[in-house]
Amino acid sequence: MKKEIKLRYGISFSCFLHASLVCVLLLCGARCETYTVGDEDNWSIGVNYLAWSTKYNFTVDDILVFKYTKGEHNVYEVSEATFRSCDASSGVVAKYTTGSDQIELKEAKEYWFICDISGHCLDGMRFGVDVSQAGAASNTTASGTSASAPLPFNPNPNNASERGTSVIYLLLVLDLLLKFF
Ligand SMILES: [Cu+2]
Repeated sequence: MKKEIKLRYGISFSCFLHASLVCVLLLCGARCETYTVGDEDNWSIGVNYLAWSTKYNFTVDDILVFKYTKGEHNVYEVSEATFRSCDASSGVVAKYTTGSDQIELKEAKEYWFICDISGHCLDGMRFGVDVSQAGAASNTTASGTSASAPLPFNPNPNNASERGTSVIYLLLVLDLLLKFF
């Protein structure tokens, strides 16, 4: 009987934790930006993506959405050399083909994207984005520190993202502990 009560309590507490986790993750919605590549032109031939990519300052955790008719185009994340050569026989990091590809920019680094349908890359379906650490001043990637690993520590104590991350970790630890008791 006691065990049953404990079990029920455990399950409801677990639900509460998961609900909290979802809430915390939703807070990201106010902070992380989602960009549709090409804006209203989407991912297609005849758009200047190099110009598009300079319109925004991309930061870690932002999301790029590539919208296109499945089969007509695709999205390859590639090396800078492959971006320049448009030759995807090497230097491919990831391939996306769904027609609504969401790519999270998880690291502070340069990302390069091309379309690998014949001729499309050379016709302009390619661009790079320079993703900076959230909260960092934009266009400062020329400094020597950009080559090092991204700093996990955010010096601003009032930064919502750091607090959010701490709460997520706390909830995950609580959730794990719960599974053992
Ligand atoms: Cu294409």
